[in-house]
Amino acid sequence: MTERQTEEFSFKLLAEDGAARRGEIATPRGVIRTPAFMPVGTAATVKAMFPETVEATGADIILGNTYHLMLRPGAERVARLGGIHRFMHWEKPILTDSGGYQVMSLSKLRKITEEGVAFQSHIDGSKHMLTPERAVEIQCLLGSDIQMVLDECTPFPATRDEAKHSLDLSMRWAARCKTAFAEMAKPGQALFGIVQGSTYPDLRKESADALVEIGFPGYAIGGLAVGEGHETMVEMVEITNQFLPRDKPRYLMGVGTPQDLVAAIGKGVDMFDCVMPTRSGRHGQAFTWAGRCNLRNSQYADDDTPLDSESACPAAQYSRAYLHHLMKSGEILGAMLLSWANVHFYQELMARAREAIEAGNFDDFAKELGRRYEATGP
Ligand code: PRF
Repeated sequence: MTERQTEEFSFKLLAEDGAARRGEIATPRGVIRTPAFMPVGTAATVKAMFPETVEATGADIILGNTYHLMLRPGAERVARLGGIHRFMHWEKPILTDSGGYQVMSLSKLRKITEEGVAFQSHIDGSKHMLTPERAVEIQCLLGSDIQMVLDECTPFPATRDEAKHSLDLSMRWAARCKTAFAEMAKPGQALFGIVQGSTYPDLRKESADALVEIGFPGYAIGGLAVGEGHETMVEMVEITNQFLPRDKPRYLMGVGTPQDLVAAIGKGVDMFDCVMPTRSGRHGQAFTWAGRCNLRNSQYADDDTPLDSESACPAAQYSRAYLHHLMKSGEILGAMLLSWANVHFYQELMARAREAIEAGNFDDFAKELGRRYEATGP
């Protein structure tokens, strides 16, 4: 890996194959090779994994959540303790989501106004207010390297009017976030805009145009993987990317399965995050180069073969029979090994995608991955 020393945030395209892109994001905390998958470390931990292990899987960056960290342990406390990197022993880049999406999916009572979103904590019912300015302030207190604007993830399905109303609010919030960021952020930190617009192509364009007008060093595609299905999601990604600048990174939020990732890379996406490898792992679901398998299934009780003979991950060398036993017994090690093997698989998937783009055979790679996964589900 090339370690470019930099004080600034920058993105460089290294190769293109069709719409697929291979690039590098440089930050003061290190280089992010793209396409990149960011393991989710919601509460300052990638669940059931040591930070050293996450790093050893090949992850250049992880994701943290404003919503969870502001409630517990609190952004001001993290700042007093030296920032999120020091707090959790992860020195590489961290991207933080802004909280809007998590408020909507997790908190009990919440009310959106022009000012922001008022909500009650899902932990203790305490009352909070997240405004665009506070979302940026929290992300600055945490010390995150890539911050996200506060947005409303438009629920699906939405009428055109609902989607338009929601995206207009998100665009006004995006502008307020940029102003707050200019006042509070340190050099080298970046703030990304988030495109909304539900499944309406003209609204996706409107949202992308509005964000480009405000101007961000990177753009996320939000409001997808919310029930619209794989085909529509890929179509919306393709449409949205047409309106985003070629020389800035594009991040598809909360996606997805190996096939979702490969399809989106094929449409020009550079970054992803998803709980899938860790959450599925804790529930016994493994992603391997031979497809998916659920280790709780009794068919593995006497299976002495390694979880994934094609994977270089130490966790994937344990036998399917042993992993089956751990999962059936509710042993913590089962969740740990499967989270590790899955995060490693996702990183290998990105590494192979990057190689395929460089070699100019990304289409073949995508087809082969599809073949491997078609028998076992996405
Ligand atoms: N907005 C934000 N975070 C997100 C999303 C979004 O639309 C999604 C959509 N799947 C995941 N995470 N801020």
